Amino acid sequence: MPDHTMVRAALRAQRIETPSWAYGNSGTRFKVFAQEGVPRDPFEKIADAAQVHAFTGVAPIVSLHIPWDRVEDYAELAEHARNHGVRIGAINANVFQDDDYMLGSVTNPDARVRRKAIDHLLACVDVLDATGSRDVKLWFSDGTNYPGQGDIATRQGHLGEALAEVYARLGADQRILLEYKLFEPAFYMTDVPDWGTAYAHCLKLGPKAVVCVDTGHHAPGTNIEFIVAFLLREGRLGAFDFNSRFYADDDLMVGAADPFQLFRIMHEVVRGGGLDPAVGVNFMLDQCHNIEPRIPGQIRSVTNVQEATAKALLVDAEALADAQRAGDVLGANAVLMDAYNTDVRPLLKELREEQGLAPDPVAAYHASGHGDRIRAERVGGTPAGWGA
Ligand code: PSV
Ligand code: MN
Repeated sequence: MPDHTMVRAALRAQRIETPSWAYGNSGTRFKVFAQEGVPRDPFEKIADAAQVHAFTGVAPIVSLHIPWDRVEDYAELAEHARNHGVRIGAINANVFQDDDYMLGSVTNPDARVRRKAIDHLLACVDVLDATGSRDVKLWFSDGTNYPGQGDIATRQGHLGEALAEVYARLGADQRILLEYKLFEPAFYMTDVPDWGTAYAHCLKLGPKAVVCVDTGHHAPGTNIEFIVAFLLREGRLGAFDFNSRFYADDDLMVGAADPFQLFRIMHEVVRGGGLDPAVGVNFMLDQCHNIEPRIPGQIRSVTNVQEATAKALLVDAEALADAQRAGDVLGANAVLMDAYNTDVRPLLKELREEQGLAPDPVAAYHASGHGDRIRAERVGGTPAGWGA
């Protein structure tokens, strides 16, 4: 049987990072439905993220996206975060929204554009220095729409050169998180389409380059937990970008579309020792809340990850290994399903109460009146938006 003291300790120690862009307006290419009380700048986004931590107790880190979160003084922003009881986490480089990047950023056929993109990535490492963050997250929208449009091998060469330059700039404790995505915005070929490509580039770069698994970035039916188990075993699972998908890169709340998949992923994380902070897996959310209120949406997402983690921790590893060794197909599957079918909400409520938190974080947030306060206070200015 799992050791309940260890299960509780692991849940207390888990940390989940929320994305600054989840707090601003977002939508689809068809419509952005603006909400009230939206942050007008990165300082207010951090204040919102601090609310998520205040009610969950496990989300004290906020990822930034540059230039969406550009400020004059990043050390001041980091100080502001500390004053709100949180800290700045991964710095996401954005080389996908400038006109120059129409044909790619680091793989662009034009050397001038490649230089510009690499300079931005290097500037993001400067931000790591200023905020004391460890991870720069690189996602490239680079790819082509039509066969023949670009030379795949040449573009891989450009990508490798860019990554090597960024890698060389990293400090001793800094890392590259290399994120992959099957398609979109490029529809024929993407330059980092899958975990294998990301992993191969990371291997070439060195130990400070690790893979970020965005759960929305796979073909339907992909066995994401296999990828997680493989990368963890090889010491190259750097991070998750958690979200849910029904169809493509839907960016819905993690655990909403397929809580069983999230459990299977977390089972591999637990099995592979990935909950140990020393292993360095960064559990991030990468989501947009297009129609639901954002702070409670983030709170719900955090608790969804906690629930999946709790269930994964409840897997009777010994019984599972015994059944697997004995070739007991049904028995092994039953061990896993028993854990998945456990209602862990009472346990999580208890843990929250032990920490002086309300047992139901979403209800407590609504009762706090914070939503009404920001709606009343944040009048005027330009609401932050995905891409602004
Ligand atoms: C790309 O779809 C992505 O997952 C990358 O992580 C970006 O930085 C992020 O979404 C922006 O929302
Ligand atoms: Mn992502």
